[in-house]
Amino acid sequence: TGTSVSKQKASKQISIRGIPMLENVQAVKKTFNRHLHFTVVKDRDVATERDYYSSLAYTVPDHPIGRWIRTHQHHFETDGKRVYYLSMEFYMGRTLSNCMINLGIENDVDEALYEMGLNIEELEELEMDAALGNGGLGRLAACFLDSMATLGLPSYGYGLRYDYGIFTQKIEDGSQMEYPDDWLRYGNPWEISRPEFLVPVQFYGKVVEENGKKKWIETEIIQAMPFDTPIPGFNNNVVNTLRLWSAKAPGKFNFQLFNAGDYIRAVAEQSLTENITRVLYPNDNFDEGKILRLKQEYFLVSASLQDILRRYKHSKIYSNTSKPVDFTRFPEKAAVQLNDTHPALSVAELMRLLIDEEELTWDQAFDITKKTIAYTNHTLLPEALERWPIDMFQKLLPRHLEIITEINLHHLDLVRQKWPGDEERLKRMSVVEDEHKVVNMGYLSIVGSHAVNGVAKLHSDLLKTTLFKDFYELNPEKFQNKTNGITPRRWVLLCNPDLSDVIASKIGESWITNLSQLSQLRNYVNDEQFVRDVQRVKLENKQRLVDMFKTEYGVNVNPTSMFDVQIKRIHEYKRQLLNCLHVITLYNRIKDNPSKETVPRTVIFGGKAAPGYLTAKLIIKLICNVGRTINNDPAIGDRLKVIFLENYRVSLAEKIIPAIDLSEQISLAGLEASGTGNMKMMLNGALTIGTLDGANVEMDEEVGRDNIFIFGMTVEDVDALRKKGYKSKEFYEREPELKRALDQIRDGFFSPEDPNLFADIIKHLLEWNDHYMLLADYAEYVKAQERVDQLYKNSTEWTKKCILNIAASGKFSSDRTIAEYAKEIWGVTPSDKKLPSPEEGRP
Ligand code: T68
Repeated sequence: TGTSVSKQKASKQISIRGIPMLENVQAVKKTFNRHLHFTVVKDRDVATERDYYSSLAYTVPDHPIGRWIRTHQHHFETDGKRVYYLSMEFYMGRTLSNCMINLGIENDVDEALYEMGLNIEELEELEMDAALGNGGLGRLAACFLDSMATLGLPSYGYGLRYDYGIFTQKIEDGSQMEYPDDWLRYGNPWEISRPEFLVPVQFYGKVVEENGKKKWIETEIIQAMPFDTPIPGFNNNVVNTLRLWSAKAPGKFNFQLFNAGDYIRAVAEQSLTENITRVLYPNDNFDEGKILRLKQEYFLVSASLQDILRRYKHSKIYSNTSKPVDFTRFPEKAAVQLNDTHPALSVAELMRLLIDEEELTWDQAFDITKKTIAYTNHTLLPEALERWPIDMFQKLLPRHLEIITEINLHHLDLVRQKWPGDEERLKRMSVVEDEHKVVNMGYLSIVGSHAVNGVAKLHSDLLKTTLFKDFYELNPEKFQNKTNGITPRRWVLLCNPDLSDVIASKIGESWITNLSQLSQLRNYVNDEQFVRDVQRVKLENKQRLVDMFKTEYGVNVNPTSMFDVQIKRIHEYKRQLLNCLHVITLYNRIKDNPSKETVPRTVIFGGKAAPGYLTAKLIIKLICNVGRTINNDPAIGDRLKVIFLENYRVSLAEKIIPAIDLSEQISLAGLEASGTGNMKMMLNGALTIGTLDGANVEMDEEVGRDNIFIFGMTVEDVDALRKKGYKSKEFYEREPELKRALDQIRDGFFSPEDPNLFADIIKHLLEWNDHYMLLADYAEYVKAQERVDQLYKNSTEWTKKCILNIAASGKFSSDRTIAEYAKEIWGVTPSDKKLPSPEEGRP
């Protein structure tokens, strides 16, 4: 074996990924050419860039497949408890480079392509994001898959294979436009369909009783077709599975239609049933309550639980025996985690399968269900909590409504036993809300599970004292906290290879799977060379963005200006408007005092607004218009620039996050359950300006108040101000700079062509009393921003604090989060053991 290092200078290889091995490089070239010929069916004379991407994207999966099969054999043989993560969203982003990194073949592939005269980075850009998620909740599920595989847990993600993911956002004339995300257009080389595991899912119909047994009959059947994607762990030869269901017309079922004579119409109408998995609902922290969404949720739940029960019945103890299947031991072999209430129907469906299909008693079934299921809550916002109308249930899922009603009767009996005569409490705690004729899916999830968790300390405490107070008093032992985390593989190793190299040069590589090791970097804050290296990497990352801003947006940005970034879904509670008010204030200050020295800033926003959320769309328009005014004002020069990034998504986050100086986490305290972008930016050496909300509280604890810019009201302050009677107009009258900014928005300063354009924004903030209390936090926010400016002037002191932030970010690895779920909820044990690699032969 020799090495091929001759051309390293021109390719992007980094030392942390090892030296390319000649024989591996040759093998990659051979496989690549084979796929170009046999899979893509082109020769090099006519092949396009996309053909090369396709060949590469078929070459790389060859590597995990042996490990994938072996992982399943291993799980079957060891027959440990399996973990099932049920989620309506998996926001995976791109797969190619993640797969290469986790398998350790990045430098080999890079070298092979270089030797073939191809640019790997350009090819990587052709991959479409798998954008089957809205924001934090969906991306969390994706990070968890990476950590579960890396920790060697026998685990499966279960979700839906939407034909269309989150819409593509275009900004036209400063307004958001939505376009369909046709992500499967060029095929998906990362998935394999499994028609042999097709399962039927029933809808509608009615319930009858026969010999004391309930039967759900005359249902419509839709088939669920599974598509599997491999999930490689980092460097451990484990490859787990993400199984996504796609709706498939029933074919052999419902064929009475065909006998009716209208064969053509019957076949044509089959495509309508496939609408179930057509498109992801584009709402973050909001429940639309549409019947198609309820169908999607049941489709996921029913297909997944049938699959999970089938796997149990075929597990090792029952293979080659006629032993009857003992479902009372099912909770020893399966843990089902509900990602919010979206798969909450699992409670009723598991009961139905155990009672109606497997003929268990009610008490047995309920005991099994509770031991198997656990529920994660992601929000306190009332408009996001799912409450489905009873008549929708009655029509679509009559048997499940019966089961839920009975679960509720048993549950209310327990409440009565604990609090005799407390009729108010009984009413408050009913899973079926009689007054509004709805089923409360949060309550159903709590009653049907053994563990309930929030996603950051503060959020978990608020669940116990506010939203689920009564339920906490009934079952305090159920309530837990699991502070969110992010995978360091994608969110630093992949997206920021140069920073990873600089870190590795000081503390080695064990931090990649043991992120708390980063605390060793504290020893190097006074190492001048290290500080310069961290500074250099950040500047290079920023320079790459500056080039993009020029070509994509036509804006000249100063790479040494402070990159002040707020990237997340557009939502009033996240308060992008507060940031915008600060930008206007900075602008007015420069205009008033043009010769005063200022700290140059580039303020960057990115994020999608739900298509039906008009206020959020107006906020985008305002940001774009403020940017237009400022960026084109010659008196401003490069001292202040405002950019609204188009189509913010996972792959764009990977480019922006390594270049951020200042991370904006400014939600009204108590409303952001955790946040995860905050953690990604901290890990990549940004400083945070934020409120004491969500996981910011724990970031503050980890890094210390000297190294983070905390401002604004606490949850207690917000409470007190609401009790006292908040009047936003008082703040408007009291703060001259705030008044001026709002007056400018109101009077059309940023929209001369339509002076009334932003009237609704002003209404929200003044007439309708500013529900998210921006005006109350404005003054402290501006003061905190002045402290940010002061520090930025001293670039060494700034960078030292960046290093302390990186060093303190170890807690926020999703490996830590998953290890906690494993021990405290699922009852399984993480392992850092490697499976044997395929070359080593069977174990
Ligand atoms: C987010 N929630 C939380 N919801 O807002 C965020 N909602 O604080 C937290 O860090 C993150 O979850 C992970 O725990 C969401 O992203 C949704 O996207 C969503 C989707 C459908 C319906 C309602």
